[in-house]
Amino acid sequence: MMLTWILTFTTLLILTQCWELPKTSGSQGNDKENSSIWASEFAQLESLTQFALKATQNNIGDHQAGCTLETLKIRRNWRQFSSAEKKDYIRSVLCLQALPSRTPPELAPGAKTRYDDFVATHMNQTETIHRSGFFLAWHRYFTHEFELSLRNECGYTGDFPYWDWGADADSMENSPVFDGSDTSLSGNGAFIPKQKGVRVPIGNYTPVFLPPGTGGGCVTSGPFVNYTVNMGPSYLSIPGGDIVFRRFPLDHNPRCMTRDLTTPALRSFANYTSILHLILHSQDILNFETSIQGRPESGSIGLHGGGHYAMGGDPGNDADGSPGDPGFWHHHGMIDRVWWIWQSLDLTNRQYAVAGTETYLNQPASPDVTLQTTVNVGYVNGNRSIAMKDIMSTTAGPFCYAYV
Ligand SMILES: *[C@@H]1O[C@H](CO)[C@@H](O)[C@H](O)[C@H]1NC(C)=O
Ligand SMILES: *[C@@H]1O[C@H](CO)[C@@H](O)[C@H](O)[C@H]1NC(C)=O
Ligand SMILES: *[C@@H]1O[C@H](CO)[C@@H](O)[C@H](O)[C@H]1NC(C)=O
Ligand SMILES: *[C@@H]1O[C@H](CO)[C@@H](O)[C@H](O)[C@H]1NC(C)=O
Ligand SMILES: CC(=O)N[C@H]1CO[C@H](CO)[C@@H](O)[C@@H]1O
Ligand SMILES: [Cu+2]
Repeated sequence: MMLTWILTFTTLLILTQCWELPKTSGSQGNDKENSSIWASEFAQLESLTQFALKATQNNIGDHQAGCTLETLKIRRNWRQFSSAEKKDYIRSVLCLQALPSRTPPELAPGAKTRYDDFVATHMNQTETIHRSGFFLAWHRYFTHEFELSLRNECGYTGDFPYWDWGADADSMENSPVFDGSDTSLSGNGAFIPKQKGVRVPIGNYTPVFLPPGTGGGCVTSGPFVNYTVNMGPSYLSIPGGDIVFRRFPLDHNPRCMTRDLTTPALRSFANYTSILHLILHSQDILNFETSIQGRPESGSIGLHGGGHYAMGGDPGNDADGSPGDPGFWHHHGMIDRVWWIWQSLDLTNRQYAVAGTETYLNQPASPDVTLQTTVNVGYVNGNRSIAMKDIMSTTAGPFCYAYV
């Protein structure tokens, strides 16, 4: 145990020193695409990921009887999926969108499909799960439950994917997640000329304005071209700066999914430099969770906002209804991966670190979230409640996974 700790610490020190040096190699033999201006950051991120994977593997078996090296699942970059693997993931998401909802109709009349159960839960809890002490762990749990539903209800047997923002920071249109091909999650919306940009509200702070996207209409191709968005809008940023919502966002309001791919949102807030900076320069959990969502007073929407608003459209730009865009899960896979890397760099101090209260920017004022505080994901899983302490490690509680 002690030896492991010393080795880990030594490796960390060595890595820390390497990070300061410009790196020109490190991604050889790696077929991940990367923009050359971020090549060094990309390579450092790869090293950090390898370090995190080792730390996770070394930590298994010490005391996690439920999760072993044999059962550890690996979540992978969508770019590394074969076409067949991509198609099977897409098939299973479409399957959830065709199964019936389990949410009682009187609570969410618009929830028609099993997929909608996830959207309804997220809409229902928006005010507590963002910019609060729940943000990271709740979304880790929520994403895991989505993965479980794909596996148990739709026969998915592949790996869970994540979206490598940095690789797409130059072009959302060329992203393998959003290029509109039949191995993407559908692409841009039909082009609507002369659209303005959107406003991202942050409580009572100065909002962030984003430049216009390149689409705006219904998605025109790909697997989700016939997908019906059933609920919302609930808190939708639309071109021109307005926020659109309905009095009863959980009511039925069927419409197409629109997209408005906005590369500048990704380039400015979720490039390899910003990812690396967040991981290396967040000294504690409060800093980390605040920065990843964009410090309210900073004019940044962070990695989290960057990814969401780069998709654009409805429900992608809806802070409450965003799980309605299938890109949500890829995005939150990456959010979770970044948190996992950050935790792995100092497991002793970070694995079980929580900070923040139970409400969005602590409005209204609420108690601090602790490891004993419970969360639930509503009708996604029969409203089981689970303690924060059980959803902090990717190899404990209900989880058993790492990332590459
Ligand atoms: C969408 O619906 C049309 C008309 O029913 C059908 O021809 C097409 O194959 C569908 N596309 C997908 C990706 O499901
Ligand atoms: C990358 O992200 C950082 C932090 O969000 C930002 O300051 C920088 O301008 C971005 N780089 C480019 C090329 O846009
Ligand atoms: C929304 O949350 C409230 C309070 O926890 C709960 O009573 C209600 O059943 C939830 N509705 C849905 C659709 O999950
Ligand atoms: C879920 O359980 C909590 C208590 O753990 C309760 O407050 C809430 O109303 C329940 N929500 C649903 C959707 O049943
Ligand atoms: C696809 C691509 O641009 N790959 C580049 C990633 O970065 C390495 C290291 O600089 C280059 O060698 C690759 O060509
Ligand atoms: Cu969310």
